Amino acid sequence: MTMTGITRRRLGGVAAGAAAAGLAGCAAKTGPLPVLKDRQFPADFTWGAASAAYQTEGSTEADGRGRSIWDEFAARPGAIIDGSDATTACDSYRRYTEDADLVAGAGLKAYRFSIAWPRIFPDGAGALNEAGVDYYSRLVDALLDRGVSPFATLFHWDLPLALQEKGGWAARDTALRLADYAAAITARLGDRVKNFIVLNEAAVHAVLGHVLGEHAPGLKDAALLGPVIHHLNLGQGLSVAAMRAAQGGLSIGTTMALQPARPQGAPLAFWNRPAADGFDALWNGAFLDPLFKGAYPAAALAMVEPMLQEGDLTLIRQPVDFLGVNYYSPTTIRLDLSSPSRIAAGEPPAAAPRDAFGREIDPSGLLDMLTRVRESYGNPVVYITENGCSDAFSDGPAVLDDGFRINYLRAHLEAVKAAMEAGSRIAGFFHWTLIDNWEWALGYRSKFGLVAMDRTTGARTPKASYVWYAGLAASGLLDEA
Ligand code: IFM
Repeated sequence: MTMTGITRRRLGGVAAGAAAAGLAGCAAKTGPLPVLKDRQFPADFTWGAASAAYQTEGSTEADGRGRSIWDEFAARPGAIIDGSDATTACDSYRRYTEDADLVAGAGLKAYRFSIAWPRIFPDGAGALNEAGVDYYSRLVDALLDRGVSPFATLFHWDLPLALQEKGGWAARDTALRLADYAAAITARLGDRVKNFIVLNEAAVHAVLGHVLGEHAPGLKDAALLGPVIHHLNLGQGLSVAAMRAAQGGLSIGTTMALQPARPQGAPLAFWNRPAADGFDALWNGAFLDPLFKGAYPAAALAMVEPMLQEGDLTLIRQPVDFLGVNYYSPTTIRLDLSSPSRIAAGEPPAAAPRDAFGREIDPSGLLDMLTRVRESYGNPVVYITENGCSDAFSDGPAVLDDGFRINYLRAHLEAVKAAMEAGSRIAGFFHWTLIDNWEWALGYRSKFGLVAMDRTTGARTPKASYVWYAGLAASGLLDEA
């Protein structure tokens, strides 16, 4: 299957269009959301911020860390738009107490970070690196000391390079190694970390990393999609089982990048509907269905079938304590007869506001996905584990008076509240992200933080959105625009 025409930026829009429109950031649209009964979130709702190891830590050679696929990818000429790398990032490996202060300073009760697998197992497997564990142990203690609950993601795309050299996620063995790593982390940190997220956005890693070549490991081979999807799902199931066997009392979930796939020109252009459904099966269904129903959607089955072994679907269908939902945008899909997959990125409605990536801004897409999770997948507890928006792409300083970000967040939180009022069990919301960081192939050009960072000094400066979000976390009351 190829996905001609679909790139990250084109997943839902055209970046050039957004730039031409001169967007300061994310103009929020109040979509056709139901009228809210009230704007008060429950007192026990968890307000947090999210980050990822590779985007923030830096110190990529410190204390015995092994190389990851992102170290190798970022060094390829032209792979990263501004030619940067993540060797410093936010310097959080050394400045983690400042990060913890910022989280606590906003009154947030939770911080989602990821653990760099190559710090723990520099070769992907075998000998555990105590110095790597020690860093996360100190980070966890710093958070707990400040009354912040750690939510630790195990795999946020930084696979040990040594495992990629053995086939990466196309190889079944990688799923087993993830489970070993998950068990080791549980044994070392499970006394203090109670909330774990196994995978972050497996669909993004599978498609952008293995089909489009825009993310590490930088492969462009559509034939890898089935194996990679299945082994990520299998690794997740094996990890949940291994973690439960290692320790009771944990809250274990996994995070997906959920996006409604809308046919371009609907409802008139009915011919785009099958392409949108095909994309949906691949992007959403291929991860939701095995986890909650123990089966792949029909449209994804042929891709994964050669890898399926007896018992796999039972292993993947592990009960989870929550589903993490990351949402930024819906995507528009059209039929493309010139592509073997028949799927191509379409154009959102012309009037739709766009984010810096050129993606449509529409909180109703979040409500759609939360409704679907409630109605079709047994209404699991959900955390919104990422939502936020970038400044317009720029090499310059961040926008500190970021009203556009506040508007974006407010509109998406209205969608969250609407879903809760309809019966969704949403337990918390994590803003992506705490501090402007290294945004993968976009380098430092994209800034999602509540806090700006001076790349020369590493100094952190809270933005207007930080103050607004702190106020929301304190009261739970969502203000009006
Ligand atoms: O920065 C990323 C993150 O790593 C995964 N979810 C989307 C974010 C913004 O693009």
